[in-house]
Amino acid sequence: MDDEILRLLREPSDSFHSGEEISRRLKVSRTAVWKRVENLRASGYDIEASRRLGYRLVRAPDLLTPSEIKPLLKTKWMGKRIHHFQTIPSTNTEAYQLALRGAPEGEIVIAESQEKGRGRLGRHWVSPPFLNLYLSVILRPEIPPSQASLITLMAAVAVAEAIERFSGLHPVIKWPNDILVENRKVAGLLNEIHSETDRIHFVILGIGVNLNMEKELLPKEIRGLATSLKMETGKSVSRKEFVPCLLGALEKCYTLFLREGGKPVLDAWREKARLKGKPVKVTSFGETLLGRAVDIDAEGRLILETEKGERKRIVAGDVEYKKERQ
Ligand code: BTX
Repeated sequence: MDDEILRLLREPSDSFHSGEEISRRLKVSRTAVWKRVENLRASGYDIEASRRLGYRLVRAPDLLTPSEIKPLLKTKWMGKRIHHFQTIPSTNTEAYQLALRGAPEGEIVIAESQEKGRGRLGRHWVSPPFLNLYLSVILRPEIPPSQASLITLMAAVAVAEAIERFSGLHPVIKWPNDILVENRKVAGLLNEIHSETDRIHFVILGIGVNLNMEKELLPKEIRGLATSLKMETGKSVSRKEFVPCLLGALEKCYTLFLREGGKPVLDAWREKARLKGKPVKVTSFGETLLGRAVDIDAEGRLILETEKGERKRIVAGDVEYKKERQ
């Protein structure tokens, strides 16, 4: 009913709605309306109450609930169903379970905080409450599993585009899926796939973006490695406005990928990664390689020229950019 009261208070926004009108339209008692208004206030909604005029929504909090996001959403199909949690172990785990139970493409899971936010290779993703975005999208692309990494590259492009459009910053993608601003990680992607040999059942696109994270909240060991939109621009950002911007970019990039294949994704990724010729250290399956990044191939693998002049294709791993030797 929170959703219904909020929808009603927003039509048109700024005007009063009498308790009687609300109780009639929602088919509940006036006491029930009053209780719900009190609950909404407790969640941060500023609702003015006047004996004569009724209730008026003065200001809504920056929450990532469906009632806050849906009025701002301009996508055709992505994010039309939002599963929202105050806190959850991991949005990816929840989305995976939903997808196993048959949830359709485009459903999303959002949490205000994660207790066990996950990075790649079992690493931890720092996920404090009410500051950032922790989002997982269910996708069901009809592509062979060999192309799954292109979905990761596509998502990295979409996240970088959304950050750029929203903040004016110019993020750079680091292979395979870190989004950096001034060389510090502002967003990360964790894509998990459920497939058989020839067919993908679903992909869970997990996206963490540091929006209003403060430096002091970052654990010491990643303080020099991580950043947020607020840390870079000096201004707080509206989380609920960022979500529609990101989902819009994702829907556009994913649709283009399904329609035109990998080329536009790879071209956009290359432009945002500026990878060619960079001296790198690559750690992959316990092996460390030094060399120069040459490019990515049609399947999103990193092509590396080692110091001995050998060409290697890296399927998975971590890249560190090295300083040019003088
Ligand atoms: P990754 O393995 O590339 O990066 C994880 C590493 O990044 C950590 O080991 C740490 O050094 C650093 N790190 C941890 N937290 C943060 C942070 N908040 N900001 C910047 N750096 C950090 C990247 O994995 C994939 C992250 C995906 C997170 C999303 S959130 C929604 C979804 N649910 C979930 O559990 N994970 C994904």
